[in-house]
Amino acid sequence: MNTNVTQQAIIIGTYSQRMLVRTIHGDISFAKIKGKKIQPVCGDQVEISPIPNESDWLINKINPRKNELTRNNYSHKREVLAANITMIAVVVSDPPKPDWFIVDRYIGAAESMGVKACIICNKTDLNWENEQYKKTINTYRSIGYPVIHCSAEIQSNLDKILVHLKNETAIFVGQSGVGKSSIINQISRNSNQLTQEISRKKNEGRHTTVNSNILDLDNGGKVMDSPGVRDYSPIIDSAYKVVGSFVEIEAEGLKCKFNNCSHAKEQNCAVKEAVHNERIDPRRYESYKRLLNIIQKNNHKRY
Ligand SMILES: Nc1nc2c(ncn2[C@@H]2O[C@H](COP(=O)(O)OP(=O)(O)O)[C@@H](O)[C@H]2O)c(=O)[nH]1
Ligand SMILES: [Mg+2]
Ligand SMILES: [Zn+2]
Repeated sequence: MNTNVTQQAIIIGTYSQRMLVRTIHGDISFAKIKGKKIQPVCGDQVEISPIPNESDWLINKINPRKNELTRNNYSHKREVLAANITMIAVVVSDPPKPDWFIVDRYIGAAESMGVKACIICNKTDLNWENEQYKKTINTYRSIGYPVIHCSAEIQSNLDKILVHLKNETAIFVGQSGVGKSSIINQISRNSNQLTQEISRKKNEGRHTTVNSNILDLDNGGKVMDSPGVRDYSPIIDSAYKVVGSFVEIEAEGLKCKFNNCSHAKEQNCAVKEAVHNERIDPRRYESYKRLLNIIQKNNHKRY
């Protein structure tokens, strides 16, 4: 690599102290922030420059992000998990028992970021999908989200996942234990040298804890794992965005009497009518109201 000049690169791994970057020429190396008040995350496009007498590079700045996936961390601070993604893949299974509100929130985050969303039902080898689950999953399908059933354990249907990931930069999200890492391990196992290069580099940095990384797939797709945390809570900070997070509610809401209808307490609400007729899934509507409540409470606290 030309080590004399500033280069454009993408963050492909973050560790406690350093970051793994890949330049636009495909070279992979470690880089650090060093006193700079910037916090790059996986997917960030950055500008790096060489540090004299060191193999690590210095990250000078983060280019403007197309989007950010955020959540509130344990101390209720906004934390960015990834940037510049094009798809959120929500993984569910049983065990752990699915929490569909979390699924709705992730799908909602995808909508508010303007990126694609799909649902991956893992662990089909356990035959976990009873009628109730099937009904819930069909609701997502009918709203327009692709649903893929697979098993990382017996390597079933993983090629279908790859089809959806083609040329996307996808982050795998979902409750801890659903099999995100297992699926990613399987689908990236035979991937190109770049992935192997990354694992080699990662071993060099074995004294640092890996926080997240992006793996390249042979079909031009990129996948990012995400840590399993219990209280996944993508930030949707306004009531307006809550409506936009539920596409079927947003569409039906166009027919409401008041154009600022919150579809909660108002009379003559087309959404409530549609829920009554079950054209909108009542469970999704409950998720909508629950999220609306949370956002209104948060906003109340803030101002
Ligand atoms: N039966 C079964 N177990 C799986 C499958 N995929 C993952 N697991 C198991 O589920 C557990 C959690 O998997 P992991 O990939 O760590 O989940 P993550 O927390 O979402 O990354 C591990 O014990 C895996 O072996 C699957 O398709 N079938
Ligand atoms: Mg994992
Ligand atoms: Zn309404």
